[in-house]
Amino acid sequence: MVKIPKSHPRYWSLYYREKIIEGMEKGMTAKAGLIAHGRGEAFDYLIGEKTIEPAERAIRAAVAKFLLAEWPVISVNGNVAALVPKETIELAKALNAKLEINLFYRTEERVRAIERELRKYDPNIEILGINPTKRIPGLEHERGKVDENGIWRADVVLVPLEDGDRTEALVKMGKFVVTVDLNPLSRSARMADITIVDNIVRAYPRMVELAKEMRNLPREKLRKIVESYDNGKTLSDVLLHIRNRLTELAEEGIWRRKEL
Ligand code: PTJ
Repeated sequence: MVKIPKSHPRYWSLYYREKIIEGMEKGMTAKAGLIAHGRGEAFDYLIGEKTIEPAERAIRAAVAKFLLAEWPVISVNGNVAALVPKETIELAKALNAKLEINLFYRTEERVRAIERELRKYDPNIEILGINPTKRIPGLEHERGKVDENGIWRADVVLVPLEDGDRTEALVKMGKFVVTVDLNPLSRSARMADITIVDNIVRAYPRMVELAKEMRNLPREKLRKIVESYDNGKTLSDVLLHIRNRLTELAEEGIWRRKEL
């Protein structure tokens, strides 16, 4: 990994960029994952690189839904394994959810590399998706493979940084789908039941924190949080946040401004 000086004004952005490159070098992250990361970075700039209120609202509803679920599953892909391997395991434990490696560009080598990475943080954790035997209806062979004891059986699934077509196919299967996606306009963002428009490097630690806080809440209270949640409003509020932020920046002026 290239050493980035901590004093660099864009340290964290460069740090995660290096993590994605490292993920590819370890055989986990797809080449297209680098492009997906760049798209995410662009939207993060527009959002302001922080967890905004509509994202916090979506995180809370997602955690409540997971705590109520009967067979909750968290999907892991090549970008997620590069950026938040430790937090993914922490989240699965905090939500009592199963982990499934599930790839858009599936190759057995990438599955094994991701499994290796996750096991560094917990050698004994159950990892599904190694030998998937089921297929999501409507998706061709490699893209549709899912684990019989994972996504196939799940009532609630978290599919972060996901392709829109697969998100839609999961919704059609009757799954309750939660996604994390910095692009509020993406098909995934529009198709999911709960869309967390936030960088996964911020969203996952926050979800772990909230899961620990909320897991002792009465089920009735959790149900109320889910029922009162409106994903359409969340997406509109994100778009309005971006518009208002850009308007303010334009009016204030950004020429030679150090911080945004
Ligand atoms: O590892 P695989 O084979 O499963 O492939 C993973 C990728 C990401 C390549 C695949 O799922 C894909 O092509 O996804 P898309 O359609 O590019 O969608 C990924 C979405 O994630 C985009 O809308 C990005 O804006 C968003 N995104 C990228 N990085 C982040 C992000 N959202 C949140 N946090 C990020 N760090």
